[in-house]
This record gives sequence, C-alpha cells and structure tokens, in this order.
Amino acid sequence: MNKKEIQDALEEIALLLELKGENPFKVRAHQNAARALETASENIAALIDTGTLREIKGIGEGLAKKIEEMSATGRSTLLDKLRAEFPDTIFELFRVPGLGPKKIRALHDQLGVSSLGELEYACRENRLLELSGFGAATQEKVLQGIDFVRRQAGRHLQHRALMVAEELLTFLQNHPAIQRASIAGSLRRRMETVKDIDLIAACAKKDRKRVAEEFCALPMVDVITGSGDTKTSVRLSSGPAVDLRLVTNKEYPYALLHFTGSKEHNIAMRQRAISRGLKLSEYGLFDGEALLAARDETAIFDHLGLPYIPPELREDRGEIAAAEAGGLPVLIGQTDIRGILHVHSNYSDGSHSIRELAEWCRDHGFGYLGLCDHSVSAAYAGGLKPEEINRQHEEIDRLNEEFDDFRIFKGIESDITADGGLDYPEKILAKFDFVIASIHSKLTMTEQEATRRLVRAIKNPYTTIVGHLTGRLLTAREGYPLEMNAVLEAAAEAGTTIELNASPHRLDIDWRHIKATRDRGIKIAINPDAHSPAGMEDLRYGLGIARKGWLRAEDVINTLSATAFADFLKRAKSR
Ligand code: DGT
Ligand code: CA
Ligand code: ZN
Repeated sequence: MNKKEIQDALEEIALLLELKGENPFKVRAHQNAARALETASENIAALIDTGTLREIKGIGEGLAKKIEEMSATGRSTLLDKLRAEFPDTIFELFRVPGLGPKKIRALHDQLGVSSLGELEYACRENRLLELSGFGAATQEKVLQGIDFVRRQAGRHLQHRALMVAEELLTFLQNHPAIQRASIAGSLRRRMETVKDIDLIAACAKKDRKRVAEEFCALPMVDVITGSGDTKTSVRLSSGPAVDLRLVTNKEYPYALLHFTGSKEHNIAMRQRAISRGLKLSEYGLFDGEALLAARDETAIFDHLGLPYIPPELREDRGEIAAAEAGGLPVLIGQTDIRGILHVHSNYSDGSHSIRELAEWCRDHGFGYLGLCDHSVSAAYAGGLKPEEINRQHEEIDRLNEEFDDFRIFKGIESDITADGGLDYPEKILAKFDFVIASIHSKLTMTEQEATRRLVRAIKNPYTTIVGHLTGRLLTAREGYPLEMNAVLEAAAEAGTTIELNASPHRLDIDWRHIKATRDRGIKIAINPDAHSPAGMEDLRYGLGIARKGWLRAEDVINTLSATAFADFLKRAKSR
C-alpha cells in the first residue's frame, strides 16, 4: 500500500470504529494518524526502514505497527475484521446529508438498515420515528437527502473533469494521426457537474484502431469498458468515465455538434432541419441523399439559417429563437474581467498576505482587488474583530499609496445573522468600501425562513453584494430552498448586486436563474471566493456559468475599470 492508500485505510478504520461505538479516543487516534501522514514523505517504506515513522507526532507504537503491516503486506487485519462486521453498502449512508456515525449506528443496530434502499423503505414505513433522537422532521430530511444522493450519484464536479479532459485532449491533439479534436458533451457546455467526459477526434479510418489502443494505454486510464468501431469507453483512475469517438475529418463537425448536445438542443435543431426539408444527425446534414458540406460547426448553423451558437447556450432555453432573431448576447469572456472581488487573506482563513494577493492580481493584468475577509461571527474562520479591521485598513492604505495603477478595495464578507441582520454595527459597516453579505450558519431553514432572512439582508443599505445565494455545495449539500422571485424582486428594488460564486464547489447563483436576474436589471459580480492566489484561477469556472446564464460584460460589475468600480461603489453607498 502506498501513502494515500494507508491514509484512506486509517480513515476507514476510524469511521468503522465510530460506527461500532468504540472509544472516541481510539477513533480520533486513527484520524490523527491519517492526517499526520499528510506532511510525511511519500515513501512510507523508507520511513519504516530508517525508524523515523515512530518519530512523527501522532503516530505511537500501536499505530506504527498497523502502518508497518499495511506497508509490508498490503492488508490490515483490523480493517478486514471491521469490514466483515458491516456490509459494504453501509458507506452509502454516509453520503446522506445530516447522517453521521451516531445516527447511522442507531439505524443499523435498531432498525437493521445498512443500505440506501433499506433506509428509504424504513422512512416510508415511518420507522425512524421509533428511534430516540429522530423525529418527523429528521425523517423528512433523510428522505430528501436520499433523493439528493440518488440525483448526484455518479456526477463529477466540472473542474476535476475538465482538468483530466484537457490532459486527454492534449494527447489527442499532439497525436500525429489526429487532424482535430475537442471536448464535447456537458463539459463543453460547462455544466456545473458532469456524468462523464465526451471527446471527439478526427482521424483516417485506418488509424482508428491504433489511436484507440494508444488512448487506452494512457497511465490515467484504469479500465477499458467498451471498444467499438468508432467509440472507445474507459474509466479513469481518478473516477470519471470517458467516451472517445473517432470519426473522419468530414464527419467531425456534425459529430461534434451532436455529441455536444444538449439532447434538448439537438431535438430543437433537428426539428428546424426538418422544417427546411433537411435531415440532421451525428453523421451529417442531408438534403435527401446529398450531404450539405460543412468544415466546422459554424457552417452547419449557417445551412440552417443561424449564426454560431456558443456551446454554453445550447440548452434549449430560447437560444435558437434568439439566434434566428439576431438577438444572441455577446457573451462575457476572460479578458472582460478587470478586477477580482471576494478574496480572503491571512487576516482570516486565507493563506497569503494582502500584498501577495494584490501583486498576483496586478501581475496577471487585473486593475484592482476587493479584499473580503470573514467577519466577526465566523470565529471558526478567524473572522475580523474591530481592532483587526483598523489594522487591515491601515495596511491597505499603505499598499494603495505604494501601488500605481492598482487599487485594493476594502471589503468584508459579513455573516448574515439568523434574523437577516449583518454582524457588525453600522458604525463599523460604514468603514468598508463594500460589503458582501453571506449566510454561513444555521443552514437548515424552510423556504419561507430562508427567503425572509435573505430578503432582509439584501435590503440592508450596507449590503453591496449578496454572497453564494443558496449555500449549496455541489454533489455534497443541497442549498436551502428559496423563493427566487421574492429574492430577485428585493435585489432589483434595493439595487443589490448578486454574486456568482465561482468556486467550483458552489457555482451559486445557479445558471438557470441568471438570465432572469439580468433581465430584472440586477448586476452580477463573478467572484472566486479565493483563499490563495491559485484560488483566483477559479474565476474561469464562474465565467463558464456566467456564459450559460447569457451574461454580457456590461451585466457584471467587476468588468468595470477601477475608477468606474469606485464610482459604482460610491453610488451604491449613497442610495
Ligand atoms: P452528462 O453526460 O449527463 O453530463 O450530459 P451530456 O449532455 O454530456 O450527455 P451524454 O454524455 O449522455 O451525451 C452527450 C451528447 O450526445 C448529448 O448532450 C446529446 C447527444 N445525445 C445523447 N443521447 C441523445 C439522444 O437520445 N438524442 C439526441 N438528440 N441526442 C443525444
Ligand atoms: Ca457526457
Ligand atoms: Zn462565504
């Protein structure tokens, strides 16, 4: 077993011990050991040989023995024994939001529940009500959680899929037999989560077999799950499945259009073709038997009397009608972004100094940085106390004096309290150039409670931007329910900007609501919610979602120049 496998095994042991109700110290010892290995060398065998394993803080004699066993034999007697006590399916239960080891243990011991299916059945039979610590509300929440797990099953976060997809694409594009290649499917449409990675590549028929074999032999490929004449399917060791389609260079544009989808967009496009007496499929656009030649997707759209529709818009949400009427938006792009807002420094839970963050922005061509550390009630994240705010503002003033052509704005991410207030008195709120108001606590709310809480925060005259609107964590936690109309109504009326949080775990506000937001005249801020310079690169994912939401540069406040942004903030403050 390598280091990562040993760490995973220790975590699993901790989980199973906790499930058995064992001594919490024993549980924590295994968790700590897994974490202690994090900073240790990758070469565990060498650590053992040199006797340094036992010197690591958090690894005593007992744990060292267990690690030695795993390193030498590839097994753990303890883990094997624990695993035998529970069915594999028990791990499904940990994915249900709100269920921890204690509750899962009660479900297992008292109701014999050890899989998602059994849990759902038990809920439907009202069995959870018999357990102490459970009630009707918990049971309802568990049911919603099961539904969520089912919907998310097998979906991957966009950024992880994109990273490996781009590596595979580079392999294809560099391959001498490949004429052109592209990512297709939901990933090309920049969906927030994807089921799999779709790739299309053009090569001569005679080269297909060779290319497919070399593709399957790539180190990141775990198993080959299918291989046909044109389609090769694999699963990557990092998780996602990949479908590679090898077509001729002539078929390529039609295949790319078809496999980019969405399915709904394809159906509407096919309808349009039919209404013009044509037939559109993955193989071509045909007038009777004759292929209407197309070198690229633009040419296919052109045959159908349409301008090019960017992939992000291909969701059958009015893009074909808009294209027909010449009303497609000029979508925002990377180069439109002039400043970066919602960045945490080491004053709260960020890892870098204000200077380092500002210099990164400046060196990457941005004109300003809107610093937003956590506020006082976010104690877990080192939220700023009033005296720390003063110190931070002095530092920002000094840096601003030093920089030419670059500016740091004094922002804060102020927690929204349970009743919809902000967590600093007005006297302090007035010191900031702008305020992002976000919910970080008491996330369990009814739709009515959540809506009322947010609406009040949106109407607060100190709120410039409302942060990560629904609090969702993609594939992990559903956001609180919101009456979106009431929220947008309030933002439009108060002139409050809505954040598009670009963290690939959030991508919140959901793109499906962005066009309606824009149409109400509400401005959007695309914010990385960064905790380091690297985190600022997440802007990219926010831009993809912004484009899915039909946003133009003029809809987004951080496309303004530093001077225009300062004016915007001044106007926002005086409203
Ligand atoms: P995903 O994989 O669930 O994240 O979403 P997609 O859109 O990538 O779906 P996928 O991988 O099943 O198929 C890729 C594209 O192929 C899809 O966007 C449109 C096209 N496609 C697949 N099945 C159908 C179909 O039954 N009818 C039509 N018109 N197109 C299809
Ligand atoms: Ca797909
Ligand atoms: Zn936040």
